[in-house]
Amino acid sequence: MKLVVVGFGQCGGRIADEFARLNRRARGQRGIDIISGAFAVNTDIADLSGLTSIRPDYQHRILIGGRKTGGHGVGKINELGAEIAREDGDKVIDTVRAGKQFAEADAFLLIAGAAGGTGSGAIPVMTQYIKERYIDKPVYNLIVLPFEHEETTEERTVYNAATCLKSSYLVSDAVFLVDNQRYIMKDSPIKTNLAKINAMITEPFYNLLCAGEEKKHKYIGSKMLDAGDIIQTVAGWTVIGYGKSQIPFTKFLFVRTRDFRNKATEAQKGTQAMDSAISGLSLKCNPVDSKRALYLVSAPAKEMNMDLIKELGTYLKNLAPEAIIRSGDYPRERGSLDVTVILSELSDVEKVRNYFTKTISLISTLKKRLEGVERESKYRGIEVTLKDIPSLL
Ligand SMILES: Nc1nc2c(ncn2[C@@H]2O[C@H](COP(=O)(O)OP(=O)(O)OP(=O)(O)O)[C@@H](O)[C@H]2O)c(=O)[nH]1
Ligand SMILES: [Mg+2]
Repeated sequence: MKLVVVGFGQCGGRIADEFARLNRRARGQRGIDIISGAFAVNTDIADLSGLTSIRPDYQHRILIGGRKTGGHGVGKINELGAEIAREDGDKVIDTVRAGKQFAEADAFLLIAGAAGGTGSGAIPVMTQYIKERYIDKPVYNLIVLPFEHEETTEERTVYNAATCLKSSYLVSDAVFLVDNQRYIMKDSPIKTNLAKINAMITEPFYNLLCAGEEKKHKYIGSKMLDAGDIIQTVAGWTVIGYGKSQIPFTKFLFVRTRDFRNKATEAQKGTQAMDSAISGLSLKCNPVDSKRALYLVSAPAKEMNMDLIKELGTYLKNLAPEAIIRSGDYPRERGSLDVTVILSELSDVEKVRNYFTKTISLISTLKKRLEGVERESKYRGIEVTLKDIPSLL
């Protein structure tokens, strides 16, 4: 699958930059392209200058709102980010469309941090514009949720997150949710090393995007997972994860036997990789809430067989019994056994729901203060709370 990647604001721009690096790796290691254009859009000149892999010309690093902000960002006011996107949206679309490989793209991936101003405000507006113009390509959002400490220190954090998430959910084909806080816990010595976190955020997309682009016979699985499978799976609230098996390879070097012990270890390797993919999902959620899912197994061809794929299918079905599950295998020459998992069309995501309820109570507190009016509040699922979140559209 090939994506046109557009990052908004500092967070979005840096992650788009990371996707540009991922494409360079795919070219170098595998001779294929997975990104058909990487762009960064910002109100801040300095942030655009700090990128390294997105081409440094104005056709790839796009400054918007220059007149309004003087090139210095919108200072966390996401309504201003949305307004600027409405004004300069055509310029962004024309620039992206002029990219050489634009026609080859299967889908758009727009990226932003939910808690900032530029990215948070621009992503839903630009998603809506692109959807109106390109009905044949899905438009996905990848939205980064803030670190916990930002919620306590920055007043706008929760409000920005709630309005960005609601608006993006309404217009995009799917919202990939990524929780910054998860990556601190995952690899504690790095603390808040954003470059490292960004690499961890993009890593699960590598095999997933490469699998369907392979041309060489030996890398094409018995069940190839291509753009069609991904498009059929990805909808609404979505999370992604990636895990490796820790069981050493040497055990498997010469095993083409029918020994039941080898087979058992193979399955164990698979479930271990899937377990680590699920526990490393980009946002904590309950797999039971997922209505669509997919998994991709990447491993040396001799490590893989249909039994393993089937067994992993059963394993995931137990975790997500209501989900329609798609799957694929991706034979590699060397390396470990890796599993990529997507859980999609989630009916509930606690963290998102909490942003909505907190914002609703914030708004109602403000209202009460203004009007002295008592308002009852009782909220349950995301859908119930969604309607009360102000929209940026
Ligand atoms: N994972 C990750 N998160 C980031 C990065 N940069 C910023 N963030 C997060 O993004 C949020 C802030 O958004 P920014 O992208 O800095 O804001 P912006 O869109 O540039 O908007 P303004 O600066 O207000 O104009 C915070 O929650 C940060 O933790 C990054 O490189 N990686
Ligand atoms: Mg900024």
